[in-house]
Amino acid sequence: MSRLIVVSNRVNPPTGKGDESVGGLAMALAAALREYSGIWFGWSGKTTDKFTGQLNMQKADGVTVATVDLEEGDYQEYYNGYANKTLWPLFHYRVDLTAYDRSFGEGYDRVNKRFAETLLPLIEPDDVIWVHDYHLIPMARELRRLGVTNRIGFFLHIPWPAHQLVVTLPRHRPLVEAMFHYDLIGFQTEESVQAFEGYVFNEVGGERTEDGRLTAFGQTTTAGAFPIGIDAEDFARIKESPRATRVYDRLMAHSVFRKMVVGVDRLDYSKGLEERMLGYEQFLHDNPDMRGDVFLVQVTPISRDVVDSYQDIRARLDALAGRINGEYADMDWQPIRYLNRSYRRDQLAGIYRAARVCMVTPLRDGMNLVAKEYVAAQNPEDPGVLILSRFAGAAEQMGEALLVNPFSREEVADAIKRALRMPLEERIRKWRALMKVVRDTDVGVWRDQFVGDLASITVKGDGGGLFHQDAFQRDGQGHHADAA
Ligand code: ADQ
Repeated sequence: MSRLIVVSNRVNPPTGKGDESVGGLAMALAAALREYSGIWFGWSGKTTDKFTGQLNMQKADGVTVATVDLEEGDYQEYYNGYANKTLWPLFHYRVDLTAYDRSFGEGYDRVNKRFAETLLPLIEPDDVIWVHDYHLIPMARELRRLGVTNRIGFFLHIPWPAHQLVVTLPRHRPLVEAMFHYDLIGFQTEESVQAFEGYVFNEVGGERTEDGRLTAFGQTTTAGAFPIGIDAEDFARIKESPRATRVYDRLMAHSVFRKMVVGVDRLDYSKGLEERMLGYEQFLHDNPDMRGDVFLVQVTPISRDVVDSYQDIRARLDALAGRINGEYADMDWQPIRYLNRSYRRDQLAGIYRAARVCMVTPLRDGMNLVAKEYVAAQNPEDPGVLILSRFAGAAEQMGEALLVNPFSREEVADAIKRALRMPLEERIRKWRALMKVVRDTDVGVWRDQFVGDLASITVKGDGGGLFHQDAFQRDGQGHHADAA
């Protein structure tokens, strides 16, 4: 029997009560682990003076979690440094914000090594290991160095950038080489798969094997697109909850003659918040007759503000919202309500449902789960309209949204106007197509496809036999997505 070991930087399982505001990644991983019995391993979020490698094991909502504390220097170089100041901006195409300090890269490798050494005693021979996101790219290499021969898969939640951007990293080659220690590499989109292959073929002379795998650095791996989704069933449940209804009723009472446009994002430069506000300002400027009929609610809790670029963007957004309100507000109308707080998931469902239009306009995004949550929260008889950036991974699947170039104010302004004027029939037609995507590619499908593909890859030492997903140890409560 096999267990699934999930490894991610932070380990924060939801309580299961629907009241948390944890991000999409945590929700998805908790869902994966409830299905397959196993362990969720990662950083505790705490720092100590000296790294001890002491494991802390707990059981939370049916999930076994194992965490380890990091040293303050690790936190600065690995988390604040290489992960958040190097890889995050670069992979979101912000070379201008990318820090290339050598010490960050050293801290990154050190922490990945420490994670591997700490996890090692927990690994059993049949376990399948699934590593998540840009913080942990070298994790498989470190595990292999320690002699681990288990199947190891990797999923990148953010975009894989174009070849020309990757090569701005001083140590791009060892980073990509490290990826070849995985048996399966999952990306959000076909575009990312192609960008990765572009690097492998053009930068290091890698090749595609006859059976579609990739070889380079004397190793072979498999790469594919596995678009992540939301827990559509759970979302359908919480959108009917009393709390969601209460928030919806409150907002509707305040918008009797007005339509609400909503944006829900973490405060991050990749989310295109300034460009969105400028596009909305352009709409107000171009359409004086529609001004008093609409208001924008932008929900943006503060995050990662220890990094300078987050403080800058925060100040710029405050100023921008203030300027637009100052210029256009009237006695009984304020064009932008900018809310710097986080909401429970059930409250968010009510907010989404009350909004006639949702603006998801990142400059780059791996997927963007807000787009999917908004669609899932709509009233099927009177659904709202999704405006979606063509640079969000979600655009590859959600072509029925109003796709925009978020850099173009005019295009964003035109899309807002079109969305507000869209006839009911067209809204329903578009919503049905989008809802089908949200349902057909939900988080259960994502998880089962990735784990199924990883489990069925034939690896060295396997005796050539196939290893089936059904060999996974179940916890008795789980269910297959196709049986749900
Ligand atoms: P994120 O960049 O965090 O995730 P996203 O996919 O939009 O982006 O997920 C954000 C989650 O946080 C959503 O579930 C949303 O509801 C929640 N959230 C946002 N604002 C909130 C608020 N004000 N209050 C409460 N909750 C809020 C990374 C990648 C994405 C990828 C996901 C999953 O950057 O591209 O889609 O991982 O792979």
